[in-house]
Amino acid sequence: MIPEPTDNLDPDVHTVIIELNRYMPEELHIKRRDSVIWKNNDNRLHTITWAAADFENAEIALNQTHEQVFDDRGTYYYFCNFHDNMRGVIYVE
Ligand SMILES: [Cu+2]
Repeated sequence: MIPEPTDNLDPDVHTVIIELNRYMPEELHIKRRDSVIWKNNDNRLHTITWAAADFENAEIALNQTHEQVFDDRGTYYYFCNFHDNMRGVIYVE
């Protein structure tokens, strides 16, 4: 397959740490085809629950991770099912 000129041929992996009931960072700007790995440093369950995107939701326990690849541009809001104040957003450019 011939890549489009706009394709990201060198995707990056970004990390969001979950600690003290927060996603850090809460906002992340990435490029298409980049991926994000969430790692839970809290000794309690958190979730990655997508507000609108058709991605798989995940529960993450202490020291566990969850990865998502972003193929399409857009703004992707997510939150934690268990903690109202936990909200994050991924901007894919
Ligand atoms: Cu949580």
